[in-house]
Amino acid sequence: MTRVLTDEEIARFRADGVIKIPRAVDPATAEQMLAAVDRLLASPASRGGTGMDRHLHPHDEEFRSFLHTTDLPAVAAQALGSQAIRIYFEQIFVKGPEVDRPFHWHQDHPYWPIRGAQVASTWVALTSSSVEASALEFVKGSHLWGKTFRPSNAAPGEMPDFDAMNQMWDNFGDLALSYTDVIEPFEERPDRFDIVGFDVEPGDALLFDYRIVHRSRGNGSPNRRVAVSWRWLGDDARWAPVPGTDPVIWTDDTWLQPGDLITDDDTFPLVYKAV
Ligand SMILES: O=C(O)CCC(=O)C(=O)O
Repeated sequence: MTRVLTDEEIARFRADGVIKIPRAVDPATAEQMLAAVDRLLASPASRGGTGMDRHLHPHDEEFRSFLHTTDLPAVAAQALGSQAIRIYFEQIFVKGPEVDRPFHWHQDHPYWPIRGAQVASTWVALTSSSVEASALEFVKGSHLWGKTFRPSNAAPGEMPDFDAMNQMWDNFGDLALSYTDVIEPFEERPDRFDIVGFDVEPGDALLFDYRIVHRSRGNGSPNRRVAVSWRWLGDDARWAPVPGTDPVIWTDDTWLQPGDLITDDDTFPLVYKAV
């Protein structure tokens, strides 16, 4: 492990729910990752880098290699205070130039059949991007609010299209309706909410708790924005398959029973263990 977080970075991750790790991935590897993304985007099965190109390591040797050739899992372990790290899935997010497709404020937590406090993502930028051109923004400290906000495909204040959500995957709209707290336009209340965004260069990583509220704006810039999110599970992560959560790994894929600590090495490979 060559990239080690400082005590200050760890404390900030735990208090704010997010940190930027400049050059978490070296330039040559970031270039290799970008080429791997382009290879996937060119395949007939690609969903266009919308976030639905995901769970790559089981089928893609190159993405499997990134789990072992980067420091990302070790850094996640340090930030989460976890002895071990497992991969849940990885996910490609591409926004072409002049593409007005914001990801509205959301938490990842309600989307996933996973519970626990030691769960985080590293979003690795593979192109340069500014916050105005869709690099991520976060509501600082929101991972500690003890709130789960309703997942929504609409802007804050607008009604979600629950039918469209049910078509995205089974019961997703119904799951969303089961949550009563709704996302607000947090950016309009700087007196109450502390919003932080990060401009990024290729290889920079944003490490964030899966409960933190985050978003990306549309990309009005003339440049493409490409990132990959790796989703990490720490020691206390438990299997919690509720209908409507992301089916990318579902009950048929694992022998785990609801409430079990995630210990299934085949479906959730171990990618880091403290020595
Ligand atoms: O890249 C984006 O625009 C969204 C990424 C995101 O929400 C995530 O990685 O959880």
